[in-house]
Amino acid sequence: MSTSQHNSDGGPVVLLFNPVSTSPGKQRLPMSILSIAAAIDRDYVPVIVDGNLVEDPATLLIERARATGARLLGVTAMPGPQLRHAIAVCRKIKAELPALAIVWGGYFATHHGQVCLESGIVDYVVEGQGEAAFRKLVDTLHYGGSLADVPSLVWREGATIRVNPRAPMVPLDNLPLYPYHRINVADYRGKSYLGQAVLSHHTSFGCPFACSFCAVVKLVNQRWLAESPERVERVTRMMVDRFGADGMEFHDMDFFVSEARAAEIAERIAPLGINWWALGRVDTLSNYSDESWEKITASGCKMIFMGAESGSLETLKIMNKGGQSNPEKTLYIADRMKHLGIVPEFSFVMGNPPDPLADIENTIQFIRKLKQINPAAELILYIYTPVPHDRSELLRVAQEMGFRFPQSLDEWASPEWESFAHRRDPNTPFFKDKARRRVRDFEAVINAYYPTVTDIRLQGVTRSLLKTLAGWRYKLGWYQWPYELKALQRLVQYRRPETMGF
Ligand code: B12
Repeated sequence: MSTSQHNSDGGPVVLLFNPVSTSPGKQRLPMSILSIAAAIDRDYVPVIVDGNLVEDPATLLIERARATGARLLGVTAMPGPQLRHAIAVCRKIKAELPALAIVWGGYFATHHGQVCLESGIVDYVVEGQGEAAFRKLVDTLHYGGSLADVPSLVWREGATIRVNPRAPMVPLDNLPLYPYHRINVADYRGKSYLGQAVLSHHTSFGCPFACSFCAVVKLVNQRWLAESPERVERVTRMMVDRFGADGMEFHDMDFFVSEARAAEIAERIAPLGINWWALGRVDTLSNYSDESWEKITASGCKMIFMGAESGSLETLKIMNKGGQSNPEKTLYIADRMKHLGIVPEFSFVMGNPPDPLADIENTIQFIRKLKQINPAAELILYIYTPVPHDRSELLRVAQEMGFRFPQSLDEWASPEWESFAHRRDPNTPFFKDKARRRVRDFEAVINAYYPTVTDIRLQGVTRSLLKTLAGWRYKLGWYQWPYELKALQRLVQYRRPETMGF
């Protein structure tokens, strides 16, 4: 690699880093980093380092920075283990190369920009949709200009931390395709229920709703921008023809907002013969016509993830779930999907304040009803974990009860807050251990009684053993101390999508 600031294939090098986000062998395409790489790829040379693939990314990035004279390192981070890794790696790099500008973006940085800058290891934060703002920042740092003119930027002016107004959001079809030539796509092909070579894409950005528990709201402020069906077909075709995909995960926050778009995408990708998975809302999908469902099932849609959130209409209202959400629709869509041959995955947010235990009992009863209707339905049981939000009743009550976000990056990196990010054991002031145990015990019993159909490692005998062992507990509603089930689940490494990712 050249030692000059300019790289032989055109333009200055910009380093980009995706910290460890999953367990080895389960890595997903680093779409956050690819999207900002796309914005600079014509005039700069983005060098992408993925912590999921290399042993010691800090040393590698330091070497690359020295060899290329790169001035800037862009880093993405979601709360949890990825954040802890981002902090450790950036701290090491900052100590070695104080002049290398470190820019963070993505969910965590958007929510906690000030904390990032006060850490002394992050120089800039880009909030929200990143492409246009990142491009402007990279140009400004290389060729001059005022930081006050870089939209969506959080930066330091002397002792003051400034937050610039957000950039207008850019329609996705106006953005360049991800520069897949900057990575080895084969490293990201995974095996799952969908296929032997599963890849991913993000066909839209944002969500029009403002649910009180959701991290997406502050990122996009209720906007939803979608790729056209033509573009989705183009990318999916490339995944299949060029990169050998036989399955696709569409990781959009809400793939199904527009029925016409979803149906047209289905029609267009049907000839590719792949299986696919995406996320949607119960109320939107309940209104889909038979004609659209025919196209969607014929195109290989095998699973749809939906936030059911609660079995109580009252709680859905407090959650500001919006639209026409109600628990009856969840039961309806569970039944509909059974007949369509699509596995529904339902996530629930349990233990909501002010009375977490009552909330949990209510949702447990609802889930039992749901499983009776569609035993193949997958469950993801989260515990309410506050996120920064301007209009959240849940956050307000949580704060009244003593909740506060960490005030430093080091605090965020502690085991307690990492566990908070996994939304299983958040250790919030309103959430007592008794409630946590109730959720986990119920989860162990119901998952054993209805073992997931999508875990490709769970074979017939283990499946029946789990079901038999859990039978008496489930029938009697006796969930306490299910040690025998937890031990067996550990032994067969029961897949927990809520901590491992899908
Ligand atoms: C793919 C994904 C994963 C992958 C890993 C992705 C990776 N980077 O390797 C897997 C499945 C492993 C995963 C795991 C987890 N995830 Co995850 N994940 C997602 C998902 C579905 C898509 C993210 C994505 O790629 N989007 C596409 C890109 C283009 O969008 P983007 O990331 O927002 O990036 C844009 C901007 O944010 C910004 N940007 C992003 N990074 C950067 C960096 C710079 C320098 C700049 C300038 C800009 C910038 O610009 C980009 C383009 O506009 C999101 C939900 C969603 N749909 O967004 C959840 C999400 C980010 N995950 C989340 C969580 C909680 C987790 C887990 C902790 C648990 C879980 N599964 O729920 C685990 C643990 C991860 C860990 N080890 O730390 C939460 C975060 C919540 C929060 N409070 O912030 C989300 C929002 C899901 C949700 N709805 O709650 N995840």
